[in-house]
Amino acid sequence: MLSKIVIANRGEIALRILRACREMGISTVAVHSSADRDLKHVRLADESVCIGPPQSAQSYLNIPAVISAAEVTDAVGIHPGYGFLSENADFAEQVEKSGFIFIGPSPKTIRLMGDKVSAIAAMQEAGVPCVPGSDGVLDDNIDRNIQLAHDIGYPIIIKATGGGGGRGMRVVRSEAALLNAISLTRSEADAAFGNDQVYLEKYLENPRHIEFQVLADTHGHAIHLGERDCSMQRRHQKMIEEAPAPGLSKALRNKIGERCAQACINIGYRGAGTFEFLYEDGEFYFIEMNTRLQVEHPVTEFITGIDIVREQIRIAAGETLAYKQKDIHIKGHAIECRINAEDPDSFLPSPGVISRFHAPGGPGVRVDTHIYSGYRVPPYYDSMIGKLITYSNTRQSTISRMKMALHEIIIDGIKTNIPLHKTLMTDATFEEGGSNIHYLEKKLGMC
Ligand code: MV4
Repeated sequence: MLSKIVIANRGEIALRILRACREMGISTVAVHSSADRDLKHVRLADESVCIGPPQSAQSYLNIPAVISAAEVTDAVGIHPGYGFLSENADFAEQVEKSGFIFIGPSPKTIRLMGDKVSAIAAMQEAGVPCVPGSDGVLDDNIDRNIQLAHDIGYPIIIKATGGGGGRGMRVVRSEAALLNAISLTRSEADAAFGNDQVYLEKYLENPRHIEFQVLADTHGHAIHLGERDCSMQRRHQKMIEEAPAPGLSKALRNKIGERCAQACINIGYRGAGTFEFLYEDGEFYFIEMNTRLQVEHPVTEFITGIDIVREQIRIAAGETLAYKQKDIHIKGHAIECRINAEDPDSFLPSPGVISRFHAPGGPGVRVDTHIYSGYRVPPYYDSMIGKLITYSNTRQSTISRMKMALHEIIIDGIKTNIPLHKTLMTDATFEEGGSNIHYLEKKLGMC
């Protein structure tokens, strides 16, 4: 097993990784910015290294600083968490070239999946269903592009090959708007990603966002851990996630999950990964793959009983997957509410000192957070300060537990989105289950 791991992240996920390491008998190195000396995992880590000033660009995104920290502490592996350097192929490459283990897929795989057109091509090859589209990047042939969009049928969506996660896309509803939209998306993509390549897809009007969790080892094994429904989002920020997806049949889950696992084997995938799909009228359409641990991984851990972070570390150490597909049984229902330090009405960040914190508890309640009474939420980073996850045998009783946990939790001194979660837990459409990606924004627009 790896003897020492650098945790190249902050906040709740750094603490989550630290706990997995401690359980496995692995020493930990926390790397942190000068604004993050008081983070809970920094206090708990075996060693800590300050890698720069508060701004992420000079600390958590500073590749030489992170690698130097691994060197001076004699670490073996680096866990990137989510966000920051987690999907940066150049970072993964430099980590490996410096002689450390990157806890994630190979730089080549990260690069392949980061290029959305090559990711889609790889998935089509593996039999993963994709959105009807251009099957490649668009060229500058005006007549061909008009014909292509016409054949796909309006509305269509133009996406940047280097984009993803909602960045660099534009919906086009008529031929009259097509060419201008292609040029605009191209120049925006060039400015944002240094890559002006774009592609076309049929635009799905009211899909759900359902994603499959996979694990793959370096010995040719891959399994899926079922899906999560992440449709409850605002401006591409997920707010509530749940597993399994309400109303999805076991047969369809297994069919899509097995295709994802097969795709992992085809591309030589390693570690934990997520296949993002749009789901509409009973059909799945692959849109992109995330090559990192995700924020919402705990809902999958609850319904499968598998420790995903532990598996990531085992895989990175070269061990064989501890589970075969037949060992994976989806049981019960889990829901996660992301707790943000923000104004629940304006959504503006609300950093500051947490004067009082009391965590909820009881059966089927998990709290993943780094906050404590007296902790100061710095203004420099993402506003998510924790996650409240509940589990029970049915969706309804999982919602009951979430209502109870939201009632019990106390976070004083800063504003949080807890009031909004309380509202959503009693929302008739949420209680019914299966709402689409536009539901939350529509609801918020009304109240
Ligand atoms: C789409 C789509 C509809 N049709 N692609 C947004 C984030 C990026 N991962 C892909 N996104 C979308 N792609 C086609 N062909 C609608 C979205 C989309 C969306 C997807 C998932 C979750 C939230 C979303 C919010 C708006 C649009």
